[in-house]
Amino acid sequence: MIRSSCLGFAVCVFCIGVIQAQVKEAGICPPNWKHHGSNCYLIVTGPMLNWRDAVNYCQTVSAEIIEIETVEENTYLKNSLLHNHTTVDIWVGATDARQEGHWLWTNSQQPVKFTDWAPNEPYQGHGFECMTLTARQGFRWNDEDCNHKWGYICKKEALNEGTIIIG
Ligand SMILES: [Ca+2]
Ligand SMILES: [Ca+2]
Repeated sequence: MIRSSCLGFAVCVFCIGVIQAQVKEAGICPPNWKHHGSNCYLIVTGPMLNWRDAVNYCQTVSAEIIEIETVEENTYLKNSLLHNHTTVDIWVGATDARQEGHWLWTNSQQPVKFTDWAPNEPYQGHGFECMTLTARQGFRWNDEDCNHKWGYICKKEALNEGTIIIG
């Protein structure tokens, strides 16, 4: 009797552990958003918008235009766009509008730390104050005229509402 209840308890703890792991792995993203790490990503390739409208659109879906925080995330995004056979450039949330050549992530106002500029970028200087991932260079980074219309990526944290908390 004691042995079987111990076994039952062990199985129960094991099951909850598995459920937790699965929820954490899956996260919760809205339909059509991609889940990666602890975040959800919405890649929009049409209708295309200028940079400011893309920033505003992301806020309407309770997200922010993407800030690329790590090299790993940058690689994930490039691979996703290549995998999707994306043919348009993609706005991200960096700008040097405040000070030419001094790139900031617009939401956090943090300086861009690591970089992945395409060859000979950024080179257009004044009038080219917004960053794209450029299709013609495998989605490496490019300075672009903010008024141009391109695709964009919104990002928000994945929810883990289903997580079972023990103790
Ligand atoms: Ca510039
Ligand atoms: Ca450029």
